[in-house]
Amino acid sequence: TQVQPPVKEWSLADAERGNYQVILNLRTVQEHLLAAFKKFDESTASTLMASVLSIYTIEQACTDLIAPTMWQIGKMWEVGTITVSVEHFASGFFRGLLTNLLHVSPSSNAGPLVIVCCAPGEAHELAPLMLALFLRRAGIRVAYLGQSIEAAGLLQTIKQIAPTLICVSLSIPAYLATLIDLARQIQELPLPRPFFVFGGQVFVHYPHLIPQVPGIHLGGELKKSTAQLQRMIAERDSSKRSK
Ligand code: B12
Repeated sequence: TQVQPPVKEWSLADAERGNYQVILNLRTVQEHLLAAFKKFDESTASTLMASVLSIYTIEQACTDLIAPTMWQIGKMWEVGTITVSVEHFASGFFRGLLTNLLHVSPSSNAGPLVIVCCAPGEAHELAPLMLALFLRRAGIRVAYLGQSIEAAGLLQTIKQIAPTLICVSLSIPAYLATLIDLARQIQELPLPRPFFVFGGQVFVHYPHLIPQVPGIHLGGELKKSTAQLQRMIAERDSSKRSK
């Protein structure tokens, strides 16, 4: 009978040596990523993410690793166990990774267009970047417009290119008024205007604010939101074709 080799404990030294012959547990990877970020060690962080992406899907890596790692960093930043420099380093690292993944994912020039961006004033862009990436990987045409969208410019763009959907992210309650203002201006556009979809941390912590925004709120896992958005696009597309 063959004796199974013992499962090797995965150490940071393995990752630093670029040893991929290990079993990747995302909780362990999160700890090692945090250790790498604390040392501003980009090369180990990149090795860790390359290993993860060779085993897990991009959606799993975002949902089960990147988001929880950033939430943990937020907690550590709040209680002062890491500096703001570490937080900036980590968010810059993931922003770069997600941007690269977005640009190497095959994109289409045809079909209904979805615009994804942050609310006016809003700088937290990892979640909308993930959403843009998930949508693109689901075969949807996406334009990602980044942090703090300028409302007047966005309205002009909507008139020019007639997107089917606008997805806006909000993390900071201070920008709720600007989000409501933008949503109202979009709802006042002549038909056919795009669906206005919004989400983000503000509505997780303060769900009573959801009815104040004239639009469709999506919460929960991004993978589920992506499927809901796909259905909305398909319905609008088929009703357009039947006219
Ligand atoms: C990284 C970070 C930053 C970075 C952002 C860099 C970047 N390029 O994105 C920088 C340094 C810019 C930053 C700045 C600030 N930040 Co900050 N930041 C964070 C941190 C640590 C992580 C954010 C993140 O990426 N999370 C991971 C993403 C993937 O998850 P998520 O945002 O929770 O989104 C999930 C859902 O809500 C959903 N979702 C989000 N948007 C949308 C949209 C749609 C359409 C859908 C369907 C779903 C969806 O998808 C995600 C997955 O489930 C958080 C801590 C935390 N708990 O998140 C603080 C945090 C959000 N920041 C905070 C604060 C206070 C600030 C500053 C005001 C600090 C300051 N004094 O300057 C500024 C504000 C800047 C601004 N104008 O917006 C507070 C907010 C508290 C509050 N309620 O007001 C937090 C919670 C930190 C804390 N614990 O105090 N920050």
